[in-house]
Amino acid sequence: MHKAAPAHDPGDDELEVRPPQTVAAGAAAVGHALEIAVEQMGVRRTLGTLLRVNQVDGFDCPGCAWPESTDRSHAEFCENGAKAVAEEATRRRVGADFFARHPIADLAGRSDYWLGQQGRLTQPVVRRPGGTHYEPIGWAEAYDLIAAELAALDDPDGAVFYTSGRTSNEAAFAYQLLVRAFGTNNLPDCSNMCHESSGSALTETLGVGKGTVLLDDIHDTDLILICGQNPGTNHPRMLTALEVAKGNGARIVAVNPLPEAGLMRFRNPQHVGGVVGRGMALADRFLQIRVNGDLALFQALGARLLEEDRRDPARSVLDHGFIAEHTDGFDAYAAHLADLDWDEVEAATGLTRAEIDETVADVLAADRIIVCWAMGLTQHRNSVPTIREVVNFLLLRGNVGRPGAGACPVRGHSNVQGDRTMGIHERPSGAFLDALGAEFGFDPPRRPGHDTVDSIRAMRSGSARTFLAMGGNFLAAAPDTDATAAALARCRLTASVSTKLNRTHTVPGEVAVILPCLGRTDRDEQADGPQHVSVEDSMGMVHASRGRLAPPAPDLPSEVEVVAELARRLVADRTTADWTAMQADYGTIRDHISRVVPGFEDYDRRVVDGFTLPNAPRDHRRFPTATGKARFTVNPLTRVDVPEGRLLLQTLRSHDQYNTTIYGLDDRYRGIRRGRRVLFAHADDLAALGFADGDRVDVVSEWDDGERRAPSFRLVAYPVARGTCAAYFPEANVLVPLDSTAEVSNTPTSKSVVVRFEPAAP
Ligand SMILES: Nc1nc2c(c(=O)[nH]1)N[C@H]1C(S)=C(S)[C@@H](COP(=O)(O)OP(=O)(O)OC[C@H]3O[C@@H](n4cnc5c(=O)[nH]c(N)nc54)[C@H](O)[C@@H]3O)O[C@H]1N2
Ligand SMILES: Nc1nc2c(c(=O)[nH]1)N[C@H]1C(S)=C(S)[C@@H](COP(=O)(O)OP(=O)(O)OC[C@H]3O[C@@H](n4cnc5c(=O)[nH]c(N)nc54)[C@H](O)[C@@H]3O)O[C@H]1N2
Ligand SMILES: [Mo]
Repeated sequence: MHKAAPAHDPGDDELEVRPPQTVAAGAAAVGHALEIAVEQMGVRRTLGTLLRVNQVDGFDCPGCAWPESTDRSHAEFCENGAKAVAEEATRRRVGADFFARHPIADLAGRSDYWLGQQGRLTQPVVRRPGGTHYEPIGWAEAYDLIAAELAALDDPDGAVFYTSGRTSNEAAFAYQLLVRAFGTNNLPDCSNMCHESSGSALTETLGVGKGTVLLDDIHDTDLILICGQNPGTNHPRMLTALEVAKGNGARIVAVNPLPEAGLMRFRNPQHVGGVVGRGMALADRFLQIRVNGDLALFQALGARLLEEDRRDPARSVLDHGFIAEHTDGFDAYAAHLADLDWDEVEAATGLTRAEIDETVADVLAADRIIVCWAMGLTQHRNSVPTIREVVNFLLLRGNVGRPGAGACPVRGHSNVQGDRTMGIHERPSGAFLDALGAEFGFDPPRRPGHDTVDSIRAMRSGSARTFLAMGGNFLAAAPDTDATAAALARCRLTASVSTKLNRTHTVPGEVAVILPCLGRTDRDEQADGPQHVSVEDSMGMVHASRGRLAPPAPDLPSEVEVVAELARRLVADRTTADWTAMQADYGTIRDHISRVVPGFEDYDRRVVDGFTLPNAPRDHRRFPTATGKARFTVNPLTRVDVPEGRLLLQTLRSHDQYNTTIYGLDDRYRGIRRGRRVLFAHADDLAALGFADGDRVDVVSEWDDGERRAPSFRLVAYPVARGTCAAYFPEANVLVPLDSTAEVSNTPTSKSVVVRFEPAAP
């Protein structure tokens, strides 16, 4: 039997701190994942469900976007994938009785963990103006209410339509069509807070806002730089690929302010010997970089390569043939790096000249190089220039568009990349809008819409008054939690299509609606029979996903159905779309997609076996940029200025969470148990600031517009890079100023927050 949801909210009362671990996965991982799965699902459902993850006829894991190996003959066991599945396939339920027992004020006082643990949402509920509780509402009435509120707006830009990256291609395509038929491009999504900086930098320099490697490239390469990524927790299946790469002779350089367990050593639970012993050393070199030092690091590597090339032109340090034929901007780039300020490099990176020289030796010994990165690179003020410098580095030795080489931004949500491909974007390309308009006989709006940060500003100022979310947890994921809450509370209507209860539901607009829906693991029956959906992984591979479980409630709609219900009420006569046909058979949606989105020709047939989307830089060394060449860029060496007595805070994920969904209160690899309000800092920095391990402090962030405070964190002396510190997302989001965003991409700087500590009130 599965266990009932905890009635008591444990909070942080029993927090325990132990030394961090140095090896990822292994027996403990299997045991822990199964324990969580059985608690949520019971034994039979656990076995029946976990065997179907990422199988050809099964469902796509709702966890991360790391690709499946083409040989999907047996389940690849992943601890955090199992937790993601258990979280959705849980037998716990939230119904009308739950909302009757818990007024909204009570829900607002609960932890994210407690909210998520209550179970799957089963019926639509509404908070009417002035109401203290959510109360049941019929499906038709709920759709009528949302459609009427939207129809009443005098300007379609007064509505904001958020999307989280789990939404399938079919639902995402239908949703953006609804929104554009309604008349706005206000389609912010989780990407705005995630890999937007990667998309911006790669589109500009390579012509495609996606990575240029496939799984086989990772398997067979000479050198992998893993920057700002914690795969042991967030992409555990990547460790298996890294193990293969190492077996084939690759070296790995880990660039991180923390010695993350999964980067250092790995015990593969799939192997007989994998659950015992010390495991395999993954990283051959660990560059313990200061937070926000990566721009300087890649400039330093570039400068040193240019220098080596000048010193020994015969040695082919640079790929001059590739540079001449396929790139532009090289001379300006080389001239800029000729006067690199090495003191600045050292101050920014915290690395020694020797460490950089040794890394250059790794680079020179490698014919094929891949750079992988995630949030450690994308959530800073200078993230776009940083990723441009990653591209510069790759271009120097021709490491784009050939086997075993390339750029590998490792995506987060399982379909975040697909959602973008389907048009979930506040600034869609003209070509996309032309094709969409032609397919559906209408004129899509051309004005750029609001991204996440601008949506918050628009709601705060009152220019946007209606907020609709297709999944996700906007309030907890967004920066500046208090500002975001105030913005949502000003709305006339907030509506969420959600599988689970979360913090966003606790700050309702004047009217608030929660529409529960099917998840990936649930069977989806429509008028024309059982439906499958499809997703695109981090490497541009598209494949089908079929849920098999009986849905948590008999009448739960799919996301596609919710979209169709709203569209029939709101935009039925504005396009030629047949919403009822699209809902009855998702193949109809795929047929539309095949005519609107390049690369999806014959989609409905090809998705059955899966296919890889074309990628011009990867496949043909063709670069559809402004100049038709891959572009070297010149970027000033910037870093965050951290005044005396302050540290640079980055916010990261524990091992027991999926973004704002908290699976449990432990962070096993970092030695944290039964609590989350911890602040990791170097023991010497703590001492210099007059604090010590175990102290309770308020964390105060400092920004142009004033201070923000996160009360009562326990300081943990931890081997982080000097001058920097770390705390968990979303507890620390209150500290991230709304206006502190990345240049170009407007991504909140969740990994660069200047903070100081004050003793907490006893
Ligand atoms: N189990 C699980 N899986 C997930 C998620 C989850 O929450 N749980 N989230 C999913 C999503 S949406 C995403 S985007 C990904 C996130 O995957 P990650 O990017 O791995 O997630 P974070 O925990 O934010 O980790 C950031 C890493 O970057 C390092 N870092 C921080 N600042 C810097 C810096 O300035 N330079 C460098 N070099 N390193 C830095 C941190 O120490 C940490 O190791 O994972 C996805 N997969
Ligand atoms: N400080 C700080 N902030 C960050 C980050 C950080 O590193 N630091 N990371 C950022 C990143 S990378 C991301 S991607 C965002 C994440 O932002 P979001 O994607 O908005 O957040 P999630 O926590 O993934 O959303 C979880 C909720 O999604 C709903 N859900 C789950 N599955 C489904 C489904 O199948 N359908 C529907 N309709 N709903 C579903 C459930 O109700 C659940 O409560 O957060 C960002 N915020
Ligand atoms: Mo993400």
